[in-house]
Amino acid sequence: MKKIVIASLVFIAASAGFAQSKMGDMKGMDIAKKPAADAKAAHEANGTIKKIDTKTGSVVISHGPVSSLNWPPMTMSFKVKDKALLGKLAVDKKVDFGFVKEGDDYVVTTVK
Ligand SMILES: [Cu+2]
Repeated sequence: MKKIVIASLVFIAASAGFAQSKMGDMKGMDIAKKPAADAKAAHEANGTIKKIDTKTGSVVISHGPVSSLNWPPMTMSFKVKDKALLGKLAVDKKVDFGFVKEGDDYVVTTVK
């Protein structure tokens, strides 16, 4: 009986060790995957259109806080994914918009 108990304990300890190393692996995977996930992540904000440049397809927006990026409210320039989006915009218009990071640019992909 005693032998069985000890064997069980050894098995449990081994399983726990295995589970822990597995979790360690998964954590490593999460860290490795994070940059790619962030690069594709879409962010949402609301703001007021300050300036529209139809030539470069960019727009200056005074936007509210962006929690997914830890951004405070600020005024900054965004590119637009599709110049057709500019048709939905007007200076002083308040918008809810979605954007992604592409290289060094923040690119507006949706406007509501
Ligand atoms: Cu900003």
